[in-house]
Amino acid sequence: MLKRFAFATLLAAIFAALFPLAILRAETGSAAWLRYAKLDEKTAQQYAGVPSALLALNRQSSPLLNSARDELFLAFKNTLGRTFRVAHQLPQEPALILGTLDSLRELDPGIDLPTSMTPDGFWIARVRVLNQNCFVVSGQNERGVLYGVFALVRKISLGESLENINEVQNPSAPIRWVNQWDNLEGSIERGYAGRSIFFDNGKILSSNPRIAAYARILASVGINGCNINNVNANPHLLDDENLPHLAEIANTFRLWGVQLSISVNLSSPKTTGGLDTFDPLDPQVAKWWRNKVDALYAAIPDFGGFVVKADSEGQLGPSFYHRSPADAADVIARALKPHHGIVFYRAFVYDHHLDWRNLKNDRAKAAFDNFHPLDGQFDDNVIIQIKHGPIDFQAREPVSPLLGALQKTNEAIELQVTQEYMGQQHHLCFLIPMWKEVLDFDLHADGSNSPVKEILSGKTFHRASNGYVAVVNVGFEENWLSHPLAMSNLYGYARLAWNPELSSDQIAREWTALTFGRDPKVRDTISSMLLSSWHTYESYTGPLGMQTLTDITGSHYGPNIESSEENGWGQWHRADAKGVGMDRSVATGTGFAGQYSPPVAKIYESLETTPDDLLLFFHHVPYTYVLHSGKTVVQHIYDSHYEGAERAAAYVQSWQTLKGKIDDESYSATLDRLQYQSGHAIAWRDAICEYFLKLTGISDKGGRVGHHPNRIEAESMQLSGYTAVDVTPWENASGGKAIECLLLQVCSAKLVFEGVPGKYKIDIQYFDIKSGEAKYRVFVAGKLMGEWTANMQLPATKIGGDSSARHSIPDIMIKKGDEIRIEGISDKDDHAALDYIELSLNLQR
Ligand code: GCW
Repeated sequence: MLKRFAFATLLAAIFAALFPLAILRAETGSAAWLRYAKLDEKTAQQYAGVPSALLALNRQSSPLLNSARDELFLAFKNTLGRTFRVAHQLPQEPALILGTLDSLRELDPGIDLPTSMTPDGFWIARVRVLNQNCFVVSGQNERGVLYGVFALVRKISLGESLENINEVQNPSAPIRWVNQWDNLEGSIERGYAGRSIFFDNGKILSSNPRIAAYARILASVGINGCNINNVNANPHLLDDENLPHLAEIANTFRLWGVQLSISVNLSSPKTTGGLDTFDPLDPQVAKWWRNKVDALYAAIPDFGGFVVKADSEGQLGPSFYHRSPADAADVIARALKPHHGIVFYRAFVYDHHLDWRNLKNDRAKAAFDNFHPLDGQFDDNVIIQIKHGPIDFQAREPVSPLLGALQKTNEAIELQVTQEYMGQQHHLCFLIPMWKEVLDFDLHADGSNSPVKEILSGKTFHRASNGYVAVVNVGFEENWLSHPLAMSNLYGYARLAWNPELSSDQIAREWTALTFGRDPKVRDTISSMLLSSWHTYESYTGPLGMQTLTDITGSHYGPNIESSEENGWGQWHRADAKGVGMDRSVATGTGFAGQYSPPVAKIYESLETTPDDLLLFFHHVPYTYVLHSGKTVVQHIYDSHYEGAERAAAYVQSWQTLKGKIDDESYSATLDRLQYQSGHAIAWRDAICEYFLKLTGISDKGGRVGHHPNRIEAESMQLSGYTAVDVTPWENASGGKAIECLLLQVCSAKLVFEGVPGKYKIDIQYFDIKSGEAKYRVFVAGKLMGEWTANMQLPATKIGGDSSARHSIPDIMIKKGDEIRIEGISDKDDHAALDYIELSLNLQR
C-alpha cells in the first residue's frame, strides 16, 4: 500500500514538473487573499536583497509582535521558499528588523525615524541602523508593526518592487470595524454563507479555530475591531456565565490587534437584569450598566465596547420613557468611559408603521430628524453609526445627509459587505465603486469642500474617533462569504477604510492577483467583471434611484415591485399608471432634499439638476419624462433591464475564457454562480419590464418587452401529472403562470417540434425552492439531453421571483417532429415547477 502511495506521489511530482499548469492547487477559499502562492523564479529574485537575519525587537513576549514575526516566516517560506535566521541582537550583517518606533530608537538613538506617524501606522524602509544596512518594518504601535508585515508580504505577493523602499502609511481613521449579525442560536441575520462561527445553540464557540482565522484575515487589511453578535441583540449574551467565553474570543482577537465588542439590548436592565425599569435616566439603571461593564472589563481589560440598536424595527429604546438617544447612549458611555470603551449608537432609527397614504411621510428623513437635534449632546466616547444612505443599503441611494450634519459628535459610516439587497452572494456585485462614490461625495458640510471621506477621517470637524464600520456576516462556509468572488468586498472595504484614496480599479486588481494569481489575463478579466458588476446589478433590478424593487416584506432577494407599497416600511417608489418616484423636494414633496447643505439641496430640489441615476429617489415624474440621456423614463427602465441581463450573461462568457488559468474548484463554483445569475437577471428583467408595460401601456421601442418569440410557456405544453398554477405576483412568472408536479411520480411536459430544424440552445426556466431538491430531465426525440437537481439553496419558499432559475443546454440538434419532453420529480416542498422553455437557433456554424 505504502509503495503504491509513494509511486503515485512520484508520478504526481513528475506530472507537475512536466505540466506546470496542472499544478493549480485545488483551493477552498479559506485562505482568502492570504494564500501566499509561490512566486516564479524571476519575481522571487528581486527580493534576494531582503536580509535573511531577522531581529524582532520584542522586549517582553508580545502576542502582536509574535504574530507579526510568525506571519513573516510563513509568507517568506511560501512565496519565496526562504527562511530567516533569528538574531537576538543586531548581527554583524544586514538584518530585517521588526519593532515599534520606540524600540528602534532604543536600539539606535541616532536612527532617523519618520515623524508623521499616527497610531496603527507603519513604516517600511531600507535604512542604516547602527551602521548596518537594514530593512525595517516598524509601527507607531505594535499593531502598526503587524500591519507593516502584512503590507510587506502583500507587496511581495503582488510582485512589487522593494528597491529603495521608504514608505510610511497611516490609516485614514482610527475606527475600522466590522460587525457580524450573528444570533446566539447560530443563525446569522442577513448572512448568506452558513452558520455562525461564533455561536451555536445558545453557546459561544470560543475555541473555534475559524475565529482566529477570521481575526487574522481582518488584521491583514487593517481592521481593528469586530462586534460579534446581531444588533437585534439577545440580552443573554451579557449573562455572567458567558463572560469567560467572551474573554476567550478576546484572547484570540488580541493576537491580531482586533478589539472585541458586542451588541447590547437597551432593555437588558429590565429583561434580564432584575430591575423594573431600563429608563436611562434612572440611577439604578446607570448603576446596573456600571456593574455589568466593570465585570466585563475584569474579564477582558481591552474590551472594545458596545453597539446599540434601539427604537428601531421593534427593538425597545429610550423613547419608551420619553428619553432621547443621547440619554441612552450616554448612560452606557459613562459606564465604559473609565475603561476606555466606546458605544456605537446606530442612527438606523425610524418608524416602520408610517402611513403610506400621507405623501409627506418619508422614512429617508428619520436618521437626520432623530439625531441632528442632539448634535453636541453625546459624550466623547459615543460614535453615531450611520448607514451610508438614508434608507437601507439599496442598489442606489444618495449619501445620508446625517453624515454631514453631526459636527460636534463622533460618527462612523456603516457599509454592508453582506449583500442583503444586492443579490445575497448568489449574484456578483462588487460594491467598492458604490462606496467610492459615497466617500468622494462632497456634502459641503462646512460650507466648502467636505467629501464624506474627510468627514470620516475626522478632518472636517476635528473629531478624534470617527471612522468606518461594515456589516460582514462571514459564516461557516469554507470560503467565508459563499460566492467565490464575494470576499473582494471585504478586502475592498478594509482597504478603503485604511485609505479612501485608493481607486476601485487598484483594489479590484490587488484582490484578484492575491486571490487568483498574477496572470495578466486573469487579472484583467476578473477585475473588469468586478468593476462593472454593481451597475449591472442596478440595471436589472432598480435603476434611476427607484431602489432595489425587491421583496421588501420578505427575503429582500428576488423582484416584488408592489411589496414596497401600501405598507408602513416606507421604501415606497410610488409607481402608478401615470408616474413613478418619490417627491422628496422641499417645494412640493417630503422635504428630505432640504436636509442637505444648501449647495447639495439645490441640486436635488430641482428636476433639471438631479442626476438621472437618482431621479426617482427625489422626484415623481410621468413615464414620458425625458432624462438627461434623452430617453424617456419608461424606455430607460426597459433598456437598462435588457442591457443589465445581457451584461450578466456576458460574465459567463468572460469567465469561461479563464478555464485552466485558475484552479478547477474556484473555476466551476464561480461559473455555476454566474450562470445562475444570468438566468435570474432574466427573471428580474422580465418581471420589471412586463410590470411597467402593463401599468403604463407604453410599449418598448425596442419591441422586446412582451414579445418572446422563442418562448414556449410550460402551461401550454402537453402535461402529464403537472398542473398549471397562477403565480403571485403575476409578473414573477412568464404569463403569470407556472406548472407544478404535485404527485409522487414523474411528471412531464412535452411538445412536438414544428420549427426550423437545426442546432438549438434549450433554456429551461424553472423554480428552485429551498426545502427539497426536485430533479429535472430533458429529452429530445427520446434521448436524454440534460439533467439537474434544483439545490441552489435560494431564499425561496414558493414559486416566484426568489426561486426563478434557468438551466441551459447548448447545441442540441432538433428536427421537425421531434418530441421535446421535460420530466420533473418533486421533493418535499419543491414541486419541480416549470415556467417556460426557450429554443434559440444557433446561427453560428
Ligand atoms: O435592513 C435591515 C435588515 C435587518 C437589519 C436592519 C438593521 C439587523 O433587513 O435585518 O437588522 O436593517 O440594520 O438593523
